[in-house]
Amino acid sequence: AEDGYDLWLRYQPITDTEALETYRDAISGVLIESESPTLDIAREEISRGLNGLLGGNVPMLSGAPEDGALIIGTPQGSEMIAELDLEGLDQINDDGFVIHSTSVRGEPATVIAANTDQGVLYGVYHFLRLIQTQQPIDDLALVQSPRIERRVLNHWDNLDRTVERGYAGFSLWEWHKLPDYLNPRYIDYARANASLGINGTVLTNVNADATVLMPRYLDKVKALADLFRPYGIRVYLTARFSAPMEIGGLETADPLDPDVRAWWQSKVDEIYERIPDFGGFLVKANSEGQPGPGDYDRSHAEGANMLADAVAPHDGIIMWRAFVYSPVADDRHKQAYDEFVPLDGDFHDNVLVQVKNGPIDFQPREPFNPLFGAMPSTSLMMEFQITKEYLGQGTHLAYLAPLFKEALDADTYAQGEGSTVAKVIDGSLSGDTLTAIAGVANTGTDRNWTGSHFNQANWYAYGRLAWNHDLSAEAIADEWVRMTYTNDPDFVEPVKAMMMGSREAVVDYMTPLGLHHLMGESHHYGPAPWIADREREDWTNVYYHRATRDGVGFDRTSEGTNAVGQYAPPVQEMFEDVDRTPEKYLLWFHHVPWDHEVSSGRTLWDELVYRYNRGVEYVRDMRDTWASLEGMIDEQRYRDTEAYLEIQEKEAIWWRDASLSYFQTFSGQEIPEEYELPAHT
Ligand code: GCW
Repeated sequence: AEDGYDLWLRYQPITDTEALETYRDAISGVLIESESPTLDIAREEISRGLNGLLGGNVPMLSGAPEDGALIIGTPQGSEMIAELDLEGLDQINDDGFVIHSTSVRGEPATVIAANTDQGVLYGVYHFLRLIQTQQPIDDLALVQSPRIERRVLNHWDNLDRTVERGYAGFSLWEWHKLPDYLNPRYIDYARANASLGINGTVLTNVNADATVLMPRYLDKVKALADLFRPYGIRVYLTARFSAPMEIGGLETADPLDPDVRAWWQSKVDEIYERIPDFGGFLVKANSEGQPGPGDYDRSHAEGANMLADAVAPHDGIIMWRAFVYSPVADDRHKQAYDEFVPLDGDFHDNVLVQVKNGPIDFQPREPFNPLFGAMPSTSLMMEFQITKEYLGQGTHLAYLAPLFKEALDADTYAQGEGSTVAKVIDGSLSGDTLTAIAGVANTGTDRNWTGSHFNQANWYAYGRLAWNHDLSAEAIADEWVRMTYTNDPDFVEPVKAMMMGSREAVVDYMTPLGLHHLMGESHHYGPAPWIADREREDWTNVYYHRATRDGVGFDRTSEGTNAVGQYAPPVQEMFEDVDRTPEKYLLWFHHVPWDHEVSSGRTLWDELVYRYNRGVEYVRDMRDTWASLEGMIDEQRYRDTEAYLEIQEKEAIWWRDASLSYFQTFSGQEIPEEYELPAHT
């Protein structure tokens, strides 16, 4: 049965007979001249892929090329490829590849080549993707390199196999059976990531204690690292700042203390003895109760640099998170910037500061984090959340590529117009060479990996954008639908359309017009704009919406907390001005009267009602669309999504009704007649 386990690597036989014939004619066999662990994977994958897609009988060739051979390798490993002097090979980086339709020793051939075996593997996955999505392959001249060097998943996985903010079962890592038993699923995890170009994985939660750094756990980590290595995936771990005390018996974790430094140095050496290509550490420090350098009056830079010095001799890196906030700040939006910008230039070269896309916390919509562009002498990396903590979690259909793109394409104006966030993180704005991007993984032990079939698209989209942030959300959806379901345009087009608007629908029925952080306490699932009276004001929800009889929204202009002052002047001026602030951020930056007129001509209140309803309507439309596709795909995956969409509609209504009823107690206004009334009125 189709249960989603194969993700986008299904390799089902092509059903369009004409297309099938064309591909069969074009590929007579596969020629890979040399061997290595990574090339062996390439060989296995191409044969599995082609035999699946083309219905078998794609021979592995050896010796001379024949008409229609697919020749795969590096100039170093293949004489045939070396002879060709292929265009583009000198332009690509270590992970890049070229694919050319050409002729080899007089025979028409397709060549997938790279400068490293890893690049070859990426090229193989790309070539398979072309066939999976039924693109022509007869006239190829492709030259590709990833734009960002480290393309990482962050697993918020605990050693007891629970997953923080995980909605897809338990952690994939079977710590109690490692290192002796290696679940075959680890390989499928590696294949899925390699197929997208993801080349790093942080195995443990940023909130984890120091246990994973103990020798018996490092043996387990080594087993995973050994498995992932030929797929080009490096392993990283989270480092709890207090580890020297927790497991090292020291009395302090002060980063300037010589014993502390020595402890980390020997811990790091211990890791690299087992895992010579260990990537480095991800650290959450002085955030939400985690220990950190601040406990000793040391700065984030002093903390990060201490660890950076320990991993530097091994070429390791430190990813130091900028997600910090405390109850004393007048505006949580401002805090990371306030703490980190003064440290610009203080971080050692092998440190990246890992910044969430927005200034609060993975909301359905946030303006871009003002740190981007504001630390020109520091390597900044992006942290996206693939798991949908605040966007309906396991069940709601929300395709996140539009959210990722919105953040990447945002213009910081840091160095004039066109200084996009993407250019900050890919290094092109400042000439940075250490570049990285992280996505908080949505994987788990569910058969379909991600809790819902459509959540797979978010893993896919993250990987594709990490490779090339210029891809459009729509192009990625197109690939994903074709690879995951079918190439039938009668399915592809409506499903793509449905996906493209799905995140906006969540914004509409949860937090339209710049509202944010109105989700239920701790679990962050359903609506709870009324949460007040918690031990910390920044843990309440009234803090974020500030609804009163006069209006709603958080005044972050110069009259308010002046968070707008953290953006470069053109952006600042735009957010400062209520009429120029894009409506999608209106209540993020402004406290606005209920009768304020918005661009539609409606009052703010009527617009809120309109948008909450529009969100619900969108989900209904998705249900109709999906129902119209019954029979076009396998039964199980059809039914799963059908049921989830039903849940989503119910919960969109819940969100709308709860939110409007609550805000109505401030606005005192009626729900306009054309809309449904909340159920209880
Ligand atoms: O998104 C919030 C989550 C916490 C998380 C924290 C963080 C891992 O609610 O579960 O902790 O942010 O990013 O550190």
